[in-house]
Amino acid sequence: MNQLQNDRFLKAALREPVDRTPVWIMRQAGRYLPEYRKTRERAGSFMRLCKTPELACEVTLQPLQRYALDAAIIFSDILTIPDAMGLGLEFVEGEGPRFLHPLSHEKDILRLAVPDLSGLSYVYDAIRLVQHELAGKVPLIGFCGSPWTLAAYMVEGQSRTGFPRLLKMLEEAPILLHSLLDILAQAVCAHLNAQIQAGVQAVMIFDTWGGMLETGNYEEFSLYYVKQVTAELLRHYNNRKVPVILFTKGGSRWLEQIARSGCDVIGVDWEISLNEARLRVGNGVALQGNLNPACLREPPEVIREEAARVLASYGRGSGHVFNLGHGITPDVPPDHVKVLVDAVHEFSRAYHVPGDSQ
Ligand code: 1CP
Repeated sequence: MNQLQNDRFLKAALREPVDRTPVWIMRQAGRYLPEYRKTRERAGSFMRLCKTPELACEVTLQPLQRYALDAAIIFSDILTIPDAMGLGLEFVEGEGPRFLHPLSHEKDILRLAVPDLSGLSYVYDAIRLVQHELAGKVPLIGFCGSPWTLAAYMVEGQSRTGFPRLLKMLEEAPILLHSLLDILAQAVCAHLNAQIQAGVQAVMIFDTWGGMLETGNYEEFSLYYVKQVTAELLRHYNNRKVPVILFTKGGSRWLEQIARSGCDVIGVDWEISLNEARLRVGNGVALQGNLNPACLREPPEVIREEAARVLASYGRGSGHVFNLGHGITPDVPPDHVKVLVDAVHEFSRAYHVPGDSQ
């Protein structure tokens, strides 16, 4: 593995001193970039793009060619695991993901097994290619959905407001749901560890739908399984610590519990300020976030002001990875992302003064 030229992101994730606050953007490779849309068209479909390592590598690197980002994230999708479990994933233009064989009956769940990782080898091949091309420029992040978030799509068959079939299963067949979540926790852990072995230097767990639960259910159906995953992850690899980021959209109520889940970094959405989040979690974990993605549609002066506001809210010292509070939306003008990334680097120096222990 190449020596890293820029390890600001890994250092901040582990709360080690840095010279500037690192920044990357959730969904940084995606539809707001014209070059992404071109490559996707060339691939013919979203799934073909994910499953062709050369193309996945190309789109992973596209945002790094435009912006001074401090990390890359492998281009893939959280729903590749259910696809490898035989549910048959397709993306309908304008509608989002859909499974050809959703989990409609109890027997569909009882039949499931942890997938053979050879069905996901295209992800590991893409990681190796990206690492070759990056040549140590910045670290590469691998990722997965949380067991709960994957179960949401698998039971529902697609994205649907409120996920009614999933919540019905939670009420009427909790034991069956637990058996699904148990298999998914094993699958998620195996897939993240295989990504680490293929070369990613950090991993992120997306619990996009954890926030729809009430507290007791969140702990029982989402956080419990995330803890199973973090307990089994390769936390050291190639003589380096591998930081784990956990992002629960709508999860600011549970920051204290999330801080004890075994993760190193908590992804924070824009429901609360970083100042409040930092006070609540103390020094045990780093924070990632939390600019409202809608801000990137505003004029450059507003973007700079908001970047300054988020940095000031976290305050002095390491332990902050700048990001949005959720994914970038397709309507963002690409130039606005440059304004944001450059502003974070420019304004954040003042928060990292050597010898200033905070
Ligand atoms: O048409 C297209 O080109 C598809 C758009 C797209 C993209 C660019 C999808 C479909 N997935 C992706 C890539 C992707 N997905 C990445 C790539 C790396 C990067 O960040 O640059 C990542 C990390 C994801 C993760 C993902 N997929 C999540 C968790 C993050 C989040 O935003 O909450 C979720 C929920 C998905 C499912 C999914 N895949 C795609 C869509 C449109 C969705 C969301 C469906 C919904 O609205 O429920």
